[in-house]
Amino acid sequence: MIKDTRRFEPFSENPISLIDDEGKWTGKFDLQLDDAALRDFYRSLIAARQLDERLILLQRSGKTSFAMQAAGHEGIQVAIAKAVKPGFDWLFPYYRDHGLALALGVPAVDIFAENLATRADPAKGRQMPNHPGSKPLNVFTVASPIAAHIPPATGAAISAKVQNTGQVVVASFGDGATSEGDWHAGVNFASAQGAPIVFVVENNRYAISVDLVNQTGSENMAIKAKAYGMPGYYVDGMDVLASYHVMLEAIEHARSGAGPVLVEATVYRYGPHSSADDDSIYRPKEEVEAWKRRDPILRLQKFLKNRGVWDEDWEEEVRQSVTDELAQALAAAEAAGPVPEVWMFGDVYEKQLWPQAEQQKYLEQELGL
Ligand SMILES: Cc1ncc(C[n+]2csc(CCOP(=O)(O)OP(=O)(O)O)c2C)c(N)n1
Repeated sequence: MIKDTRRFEPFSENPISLIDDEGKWTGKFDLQLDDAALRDFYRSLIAARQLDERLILLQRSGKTSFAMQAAGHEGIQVAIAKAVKPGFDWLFPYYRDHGLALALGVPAVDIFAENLATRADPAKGRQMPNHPGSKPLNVFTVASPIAAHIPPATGAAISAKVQNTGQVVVASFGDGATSEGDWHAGVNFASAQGAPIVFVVENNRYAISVDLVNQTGSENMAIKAKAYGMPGYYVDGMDVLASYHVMLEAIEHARSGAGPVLVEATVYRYGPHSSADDDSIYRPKEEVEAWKRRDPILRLQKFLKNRGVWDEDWEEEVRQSVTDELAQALAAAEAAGPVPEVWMFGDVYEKQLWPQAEQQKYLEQELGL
């Protein structure tokens, strides 16, 4: 018999929230995070936001080809990172999750190097920008085809179950991903197999220009869990403390052997879908402004202020130290220099076959190497 330690009701009518707009605690239990932990959450939110801004600047200054903005998503992303066991559990993130990667502990230099395709990139320059991953931290490298990472995430969770490792998998994705066949196949199979996995929808209400009404006939995303036979939590993804506690509960459920969970986190992306999109064509400015007033950083800041653990000097100190850290990481990533073209012929097969060897030779001749 599995002990029921739930704090939250699955399938709630409204998103679960623990901090109201005034920064007041509304939870029905006492917060068990001390001031240092709360400040750490706040710093992670700031770091995620600044990283996002940096990546956009890199694209705007022509140093990278592409950027996917994540401002507005930080609440749920930081919550996921703080709720898992880093380096033990597995993460299957998507392209907007660089804030999650950073909060988990993926070094900023790795993230910048991946975006810039420099020699410091653990992926050796073979990924698109905004596709982080980490071998030491069990972060599956981001897959560009929407929802393509869901079946492998389920596979990893089934493997953890079969081998009885105690690991949990967390797979995150956007609302658009829930319309994909891969998503259904992965979620369905996870439930049928009782796999220890938490599926997290970062529901920002748009899949590029397709809005939620045109995405699904469902009342919300969390309710889809009912048909798959798993709990579905509906949480305010811009409330980092609510997101964190819901993630803790979902992960505990999965780790206890009770099977998968679906979490829908309501968020909003403040910017366009990507650096190749103009969002003013499909959504009103007022809508963007209204969501910005629910900003996860602002919400936690008000909460910290109410608890007396925030002041302007500390804010400035945190922002400056994050800025310095990111600047140093970016400088190190750039200093590594660009990935040599011939690296593309490596790692194709265990031992290089003659076609690759020949092509590499031609390229080297062409480049005068
Ligand atoms: C299988 C597939 N179809 C289409 C695309 C093009 N595409 C890239 S991002 C995207 C929108 C996905 O939206 P959503 O899952 O809601 O995530 P969001 O970008 O809103 O965070 C689309 C359609 C793709 N990458 N893969």
